[in-house]
Amino acid sequence: MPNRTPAGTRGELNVVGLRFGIVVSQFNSFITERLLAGALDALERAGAAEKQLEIVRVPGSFEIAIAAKKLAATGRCDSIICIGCVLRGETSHYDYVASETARGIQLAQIDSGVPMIFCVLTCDTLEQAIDRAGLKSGNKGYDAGLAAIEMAHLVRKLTKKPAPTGAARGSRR
Ligand code: INI
Repeated sequence: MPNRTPAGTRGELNVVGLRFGIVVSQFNSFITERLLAGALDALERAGAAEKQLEIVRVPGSFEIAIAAKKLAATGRCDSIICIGCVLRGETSHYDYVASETARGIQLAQIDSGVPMIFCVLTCDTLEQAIDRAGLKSGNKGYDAGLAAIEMAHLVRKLTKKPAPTGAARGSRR
């Protein structure tokens, strides 16, 4: 048995030739703007220029999926980061918004084939959200930026048709 696990197929972390969409919810913008800053930090540190980025703002997390799906349909993005923050309130509203947002984004990426990075915080308290938007638990937007780069490459690789093999090219029936 080989003593090394095969590397498998994975996406690199360079941004040459890639374009990114970022859909940002304006609800709880105190948090989502910080997540956006984290995502931009990751993309820019990896070398992305402004012309490689397209930012779309939606009213709330519930609207992220439709905007992301439409953006994917333009063909302008290799991956799309979906940013939102859903905070639990006193009613069941949170549960509907949180689960439908996740479901909508998953459907949008599966339908479109464009990877969509789920950067929607679902927290019980504002403090938990702040911790994840640049405080104790890092910035989930930054992590989303890295995931967007990796997934853009990975989906390109997995989409590419293999080159014809020598045997198949030279063969006659
Ligand atoms: N949208 C959020 O992004 N986060 C929330 O916490 C939230 N809460 O709690 O209501 C929220 N609601 C708005 C929702 O996303 C839609 O914009 C609205 O229902 C209009 O469709």
